[in-house]
Amino acid sequence: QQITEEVVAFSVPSYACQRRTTLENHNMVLTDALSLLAENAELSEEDGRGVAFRRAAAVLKCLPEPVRSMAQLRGLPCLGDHSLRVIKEILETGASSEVESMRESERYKALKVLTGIFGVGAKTADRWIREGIQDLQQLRDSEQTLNRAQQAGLEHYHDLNQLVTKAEADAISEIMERTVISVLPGAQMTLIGGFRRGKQTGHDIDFLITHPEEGREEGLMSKVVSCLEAQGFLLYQKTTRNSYLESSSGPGRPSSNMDRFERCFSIFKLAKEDKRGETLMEDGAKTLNGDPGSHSPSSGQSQASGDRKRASEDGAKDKPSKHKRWRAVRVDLVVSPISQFAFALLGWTGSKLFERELRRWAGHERSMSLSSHALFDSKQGRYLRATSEEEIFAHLGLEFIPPSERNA
Ligand code: DGT
Ligand code: MG
Repeated sequence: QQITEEVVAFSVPSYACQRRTTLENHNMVLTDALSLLAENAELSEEDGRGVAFRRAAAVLKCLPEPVRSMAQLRGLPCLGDHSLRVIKEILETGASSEVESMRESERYKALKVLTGIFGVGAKTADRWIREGIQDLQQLRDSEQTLNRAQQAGLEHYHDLNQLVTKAEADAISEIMERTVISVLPGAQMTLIGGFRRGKQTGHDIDFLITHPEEGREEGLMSKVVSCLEAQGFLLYQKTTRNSYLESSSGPGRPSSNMDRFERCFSIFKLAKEDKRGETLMEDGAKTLNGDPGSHSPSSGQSQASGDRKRASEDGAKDKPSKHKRWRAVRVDLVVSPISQFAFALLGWTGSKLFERELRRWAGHERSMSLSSHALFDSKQGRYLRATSEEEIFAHLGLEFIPPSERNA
């Protein structure tokens, strides 16, 4: 008796912001391969190709079960020829030769190591590679000048390339909460980024701070930073005015409010045990394997000569020490006025692709311009107010997707 297997093709809407993507991924082998191609494109500054692979990976992430045959993919959005070729080879042989040879290539490995240094982006890494620098030792032996962020990045390289755990995020949340309230009673702090989406690990911890009374948040960032510094919690910090001004945000930029939107990139010094004596991290925890350097602040770094130092002066400080009772953790802080809070919350919760797709949806499907500050409706020629994420989704004509389902 012949068994005919019925092929049920998957069906998926085209924009990631129309889909529910949990952390449960049934196609990890495929999405890991496509993510690596995306990462390599981004490291080579081919952002268009990078996005194409990210979109393809995101489509596979939201499928309800593992892909078994190419026929199931018929009609799915965002799967280009290149992605389909990679998927086909993996389904047939278990691996993609292109991905495997990329993973093993000297250039990819060098880009990974160098952009794994906090403050080093694809451009800098590429220049160093062209000058013959492939690893940390060669960087230290070179006469390269490093800015303050890169010096800190090299010094804490080992720690910053270990994934941050949820327990560590909770411990730092507690410290942050106490600090924020002590400098401004009534101020509110929210965990954002990957941890808000329910991830159990991340490459950093992101916080959004506001105050329910408009204007009270002014000057808050510098007070919070000073207070953290006074308590000895900061190994590094750089506060900038938010500079996330994409041209695509166009008229949606509330220029007068811009100045109040501040961001701080920091490196926290976290004790290895909390008050209860519980260990916050596993020694030899899994190595970070996210998107190193993809949002590195190198472009915003001060170029003042006083900030700069030769790579060789940093010695070999990143080596893990048995007796070190603390570890370095990347922490990002954002302060927003309450009038922009919902937009900031939505804009900083991620994932990066989900955010990008929301903006693309707004622009292409609704003639609106969405940023982390505001939503501008070009047809009506006005800003649309919102006090919650739900309202923003409603303005955009999208079903509300909770943070745990924004893991595109
Ligand atoms: P992680 O840290 O590897 O677990 O992953 P995420 O999702 O926390 O990513 P992260 O920390 O790079 O950024 C958090 C979210 O904030 C991300 O989903 C997109 C958004 N984001 C990152 N950088 C910027 C920025 O400069 N401006 C704005 N508006 N949003 C940003
Ligand atoms: Mg994060």
